[in-house]
This record gives sequence, structure tokens and C-alpha cells, in this order.
Amino acid sequence: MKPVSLIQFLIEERRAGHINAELSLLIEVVARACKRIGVATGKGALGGVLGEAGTGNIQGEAQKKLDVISNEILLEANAWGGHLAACASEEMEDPQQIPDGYPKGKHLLLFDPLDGSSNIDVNVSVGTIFSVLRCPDGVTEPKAEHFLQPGTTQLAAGYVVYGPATVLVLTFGHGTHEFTLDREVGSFILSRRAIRIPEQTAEFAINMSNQRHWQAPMQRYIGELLAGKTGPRGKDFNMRWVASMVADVHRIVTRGGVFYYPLDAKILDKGGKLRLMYEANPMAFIIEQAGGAATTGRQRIMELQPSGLHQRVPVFLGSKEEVELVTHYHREADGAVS
Ligand code: FBP
Repeated sequence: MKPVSLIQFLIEERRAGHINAELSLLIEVVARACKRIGVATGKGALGGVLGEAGTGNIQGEAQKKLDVISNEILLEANAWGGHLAACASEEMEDPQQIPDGYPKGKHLLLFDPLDGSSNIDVNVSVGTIFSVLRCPDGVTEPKAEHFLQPGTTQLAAGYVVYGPATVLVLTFGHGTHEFTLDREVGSFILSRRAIRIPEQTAEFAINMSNQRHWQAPMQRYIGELLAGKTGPRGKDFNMRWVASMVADVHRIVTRGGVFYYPLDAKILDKGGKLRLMYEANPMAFIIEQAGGAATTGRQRIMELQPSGLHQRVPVFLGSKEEVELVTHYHREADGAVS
């Protein structure tokens, strides 16, 4: 089979009427920027890119040098691309306007420039996550409020994992597709088209060290998984936790499974750990388009009306049957269902 490059695939999507020229070119710019981020992360200690940047971000987190470098690479690439009205990043409090003198486009881009920051210095896979929205008509200087659109309005979502291989996973709402970077040629090549995630799974991902802080429905659900064959589920479950959402989600996109970051007593005041606009929404779109499910434990993530650019939410995503069951346990506990 002749290899299909990302560019060819984007032309196919345009011919199929799934995307327009501007969105296609925007994805090319983002993919190119991610190749540069991949080169930077690949240098490790030799590139002087490990360790703290000495600055903090809007999340109140200490920034890693690679958080700052990745953010700058994405901002610079998208400033002159001409396909954006503005962009928003996990690393910046407010949206970034397109500098005067550069053409503006009709799209809004949101991104987590380097997800899995706690793994950067220990050479474990990290990644970039992005989401594309339409800029409301007539808006020339988009503010945070113009980004607050439900996940169902996303035009595109994707992530790139910087691991042993550099892999891009992408959706425009017509299936989820995977591209692997051919490092010799420097092109992303289609490696899996129209991915389907198995509805059943025996593999779960959660940070077990938070167990004592979980709410009762989560204690019940995970308790049943750990009881395995001897418990009500009648089968054994295995656990994985990379602590890079992109890597944990990519495992699910590859072989199924579930990923949970529930609300717990430690993060109750924040509403969750992971960010709705540039972590939960894009991953939910990708997972749903591959036949999986994504909820907050109580409702579909993509139907949430965002209240803030850096809003955090609980995340339950992956193989449909497990996500539906753990969501049912939460809604049952709330008395929303019997
Ligand atoms: P950032 O690295 O972008 O802040 O993302 C948060 C994150 O690192 C996720 O990638 C990961 O799933 C989670 O936090 C790990 O949380 P914990 O440190 O509790 O295991």
C-alpha cells in the first residue's frame, strides 16, 4: 500500500468536504510546530532543555524549560500562519492575539504545549494536545469568552506523543486517525485510519495514590476492579499509569482501556485536575470518534458549557462499557438514576 502523508490525507478530507482549506493549512502548521517540539524534547540533557524554567504559569505550577520552549514554538508558528484569529494555551492566562501586520484567520486554537510535565526530566513520553474552534463572526480581537464553546463545536482535535516514535492522532469529526512521523523524510505518514476502540476492556489507568480521597462511587467501582475474579465483576483487571495523559490516552487509542482522573477531596475546590478546554475536550472528541465514551462521571464532557478558559473537570474516558458503568455508579449515588 502506498504510504499516505498527512498532506495527502488533508487534501482527501477537503475533497470529502470534511474540512476547508484554512483548517487544513492550520493543521499543517500545528503538525510542523510539533515536529520542532519533538526535536527539542529529543535533545534531552544535551540540549540544555531539562529542568525548571524558574517561572510559574496561570495554573500556579512551576514551568519546565520545555513547557516554555514548546509554548513559544506553537505561538511563533501560528502567529504568521494566517489561519488564526487568536490562540490560548495552558501556559498563558489570556488568549494570545495575532500580531498586527500578520493576516488573521477564522479559527481559534487551544493547546497544552507539553502535557505530562512531571515526566519531562525522566525521559518518559510527553505530548502536545490541541483543539480548534470557529471564531464567532464579527469578532476581530477574541477574548477568553469567545473560546468558551462546548466541546461539541470543536472543528478538529489532536495530540502528538513524543515517545519512542512521534505519533499524531487527529479527528475532524469523521473518525480518528493516526500518523507516525517518518523521521528520515520528516513527514507524518498515515499509520491507522478510522480507529475503533474495543467497547470492553480489562485495563484501567488511575493514580491509585489518591484512593483515600476519592468519592464513594469511585471507591466502589475501583474496589470491584481490584477484586477481579473474586468480586462482582468476575474477571481480573490490570492497571497502568504513565502520568502523562497523552501517553495513557494513546495506549487506549491503540488497544482499548480506560483513563480516570476523578474528583477527590484534595482537588474539590478546583473542580478537578485536568483542564476542560485543552485536555478533556480534545481527548473526548478523539475518543468518541473512535467509538469510546468520555464523561465527567456525571455527564458527557463535550456537552459541558465552559465557564472559564482554565476550568478543570473530572475525566472518565475510554472503552464505552466501563465508562458507562462508572458514570452510572456516580449518577446512582447522586439519585439521578436508580
Ligand atoms: P500537565 O503536565 O500538562 O500539567 O498535565 C497534567 C498531567 O501531567 C497529565 O498529563 C497526567 O495525566 C496527570 O497530570 C498526572 O497527574 P498525577 O501527577 O496526579 O499523577
